[in-house]
Amino acid sequence: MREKASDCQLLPDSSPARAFPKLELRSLLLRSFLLLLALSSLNTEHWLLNTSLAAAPKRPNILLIYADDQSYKTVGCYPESWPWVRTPNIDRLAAAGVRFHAAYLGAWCMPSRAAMLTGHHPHGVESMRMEGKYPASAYDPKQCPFWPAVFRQQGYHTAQIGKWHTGVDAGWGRDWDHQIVWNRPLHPENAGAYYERQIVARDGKEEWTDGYPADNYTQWSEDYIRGKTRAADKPWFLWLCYGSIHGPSKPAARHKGLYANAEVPVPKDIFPPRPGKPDYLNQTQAWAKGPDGTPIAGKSGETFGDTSGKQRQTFAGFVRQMNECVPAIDEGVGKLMAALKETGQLENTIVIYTADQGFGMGEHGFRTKLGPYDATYRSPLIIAMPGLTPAGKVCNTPANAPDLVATFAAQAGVKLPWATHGRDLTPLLRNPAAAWPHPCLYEFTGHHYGSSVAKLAKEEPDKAIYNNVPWYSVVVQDGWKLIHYLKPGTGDELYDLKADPDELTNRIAAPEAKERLAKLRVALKAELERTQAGFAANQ
Ligand SMILES: [Ca+2]
Repeated sequence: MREKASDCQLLPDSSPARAFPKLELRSLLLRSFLLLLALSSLNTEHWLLNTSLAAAPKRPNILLIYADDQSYKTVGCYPESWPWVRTPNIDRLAAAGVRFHAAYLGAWCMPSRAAMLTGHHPHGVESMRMEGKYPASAYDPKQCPFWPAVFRQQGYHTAQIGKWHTGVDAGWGRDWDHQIVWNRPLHPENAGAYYERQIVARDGKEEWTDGYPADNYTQWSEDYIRGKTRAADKPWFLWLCYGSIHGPSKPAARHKGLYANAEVPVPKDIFPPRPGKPDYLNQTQAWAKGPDGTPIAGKSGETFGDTSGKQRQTFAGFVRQMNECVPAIDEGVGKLMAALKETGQLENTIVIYTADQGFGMGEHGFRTKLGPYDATYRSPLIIAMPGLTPAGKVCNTPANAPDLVATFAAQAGVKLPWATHGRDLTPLLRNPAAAWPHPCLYEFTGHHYGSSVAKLAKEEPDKAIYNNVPWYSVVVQDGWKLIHYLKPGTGDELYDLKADPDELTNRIAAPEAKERLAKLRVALKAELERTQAGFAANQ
């Protein structure tokens, strides 16, 4: 080190810089020189910009916007949407990032949320259970920890706003620094109030809240983004859970009648027979022929939505009504994006738009979720962040909920103390056309979770059915889908999603698809083993 003695000769011994180690002194001098250079050639604004670029990358904020029961067909940037659907703000997000053709996050509200909170498929969510009056439910946070708590421990500020449907314990103070939650499991008496007065707990304190809930959730989220309800010095994660467009699907007053005259084509297989498809679809049939042959709701005159309760809803009316609930969310997306931009956070926030699951709107006779088909299960998924995602690209590789969790952890630099079932999607976010050798697994296990899934599948497989839909495990890969039912005798299904996106022709017995089927069976078995499902695909 003798040759560096000259460093110290530049300053007298009495200088405070004596206290600096030699390398720091050198760095200080260099920085002073660069500062003078910069000030002489740049204005202040550019200098600040250069400083921030030179700094270590900031950990991104994560804004997860999660709608309810929303088919991709209600989102305008999806080519399968009805041509009159208008979602300009969500479309703008897609134009700024990557739109996934398909996401398979969960079969219904509770398992989708359980998977999103743990990074596990339902068969790996130990202790989660339905208990008490629906939707009351419970779990043991020690057996079933939620990852936002880990984000908190590792420097993130976390928040959840809106609908909750995963145990009566909504995790405030453990998983969430800030929470304004409509806790349905805790208040079954208020659990149907999707569009009415809600009991919400604001940071643990309950209160009645008036107003249109989707608008409330947007406002509370905007407050959070703008810094009113969060720590200013931490990266943040906000899970915004809209209850829209879940039934009874009441549009905001300002949107009612928006699509009154919209033309609604009837899906090809809204009525049986459906040759080659499983018989249970006759039990889930939710549409009947009206006097003029057009579909009307239900086999026995059910009503839904904003009706007097006396008239049976038409299919077209149902589709219009569901769609009229979307603009409130779309406006919310616009407000939140504006808030990000105005507060200078747009460049450093990963924005995700998705829904807990899709919703059958006449396809295969459904007027609900639960089914294994794209129409019933598949969610919209858009992910955007400048510098991470290219603009306006489509990714044809499907994603599941554990994949999203693995991606969030990777992007945030947070190490989870347990292995998720997911795969970090970052390579696809950077290049949506990147090769992806992995199959996408998704499943339906009724109201069972954790090891109770394997127990029932092995010991009482005939009971592997819920709301008339048999349990299933599905893999999607290279544009093909294999549906394997865990209830014996149901009959499996195979679809070529590129040639037959409506899943009308079951090719399970097609000789030309034999190799494909064999490959998908191997993939399904491997995925179940990799995720320690405890049950095999050939039950
Ligand atoms: Ca749902």
